[in-house]
Amino acid sequence: MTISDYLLARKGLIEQALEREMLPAGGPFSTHISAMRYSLFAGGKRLRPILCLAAAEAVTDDSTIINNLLPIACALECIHTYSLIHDDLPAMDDDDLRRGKPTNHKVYGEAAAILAGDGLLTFAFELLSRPSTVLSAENCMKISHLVAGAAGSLGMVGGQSLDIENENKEYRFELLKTIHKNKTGALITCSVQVGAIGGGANYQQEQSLKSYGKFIGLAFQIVDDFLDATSTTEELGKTAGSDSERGKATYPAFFGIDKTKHKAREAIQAAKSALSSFDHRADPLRHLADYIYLRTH
Ligand code: GRG
Repeated sequence: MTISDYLLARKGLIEQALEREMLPAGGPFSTHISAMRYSLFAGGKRLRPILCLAAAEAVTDDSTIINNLLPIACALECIHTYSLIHDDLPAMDDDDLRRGKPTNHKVYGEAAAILAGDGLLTFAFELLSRPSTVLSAENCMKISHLVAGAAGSLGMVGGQSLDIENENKEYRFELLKTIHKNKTGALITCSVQVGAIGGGANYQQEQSLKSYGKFIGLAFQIVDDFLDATSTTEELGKTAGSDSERGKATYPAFFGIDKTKHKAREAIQAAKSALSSFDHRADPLRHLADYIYLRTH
């Protein structure tokens, strides 16, 4: 199976699960649910849930376990989608386009967009805390705890806060690394780690997969900076060049385009090295690392 076939198949599985799990629009909360569904089904790459399932696959080939992890995978996508809705708000990045469509607040208004984000974040924890037939209560708690940490003030929210606080300021590379590691890296790393736990990884496997997650999280953000600087709005499905317009420090701003590409390649290589003790079952993760480097949007 090629990586494109794998991504397509996994995306299909996740879309079906999201459709199954997410509330149907209708009833007294119809507008709110429609706003959540609008962004959730706007055509994301589903990278975080795919990483979660691929990490589980690296340690087990039991398809029942993989299928039972779908609510966790969906929860990661709900949190990611909430972060994009809030990131696009006028008070934050003030963007009109996301996933090739008008942003949530452009369609539903600011108040409804804030609530759609709140609803998705809360729904994620409803999914994560659902009693499971394959996960022990201890692993369920561990996964919820890790996701809360990665999404919260010492993770994605903290990274976003630092990012906004430092717009239009000159800052050191160390701060850029902290922003990237938290704003984008934390949820990506966590997606891999919780997939590993859900798949039944032992301590050593979990640590290696976590390390893989850290390097692809870094590579993902470097490539994102690169694409923002070199692609068109049509190619990205979101406003291109917005980083420099908003006075954000990025890898290309620090290093130029060529060195930025080199740094992304280095991170991909390090991610693959972290998988050296895994057999062919980690091949999807290896291909995903390449995909993150080669992606165009
Ligand atoms: C509002 C708490 C809060 C956090 C926002 C994720 C984020 C933090 C901001 C998004 C800004 C941004 C463009 C970050 C770069 C990396 C990133 C998360 C890109 C979007 O993720 P993809 O490419 O998106 O996986 P799709 O649409 O494919 O799901």
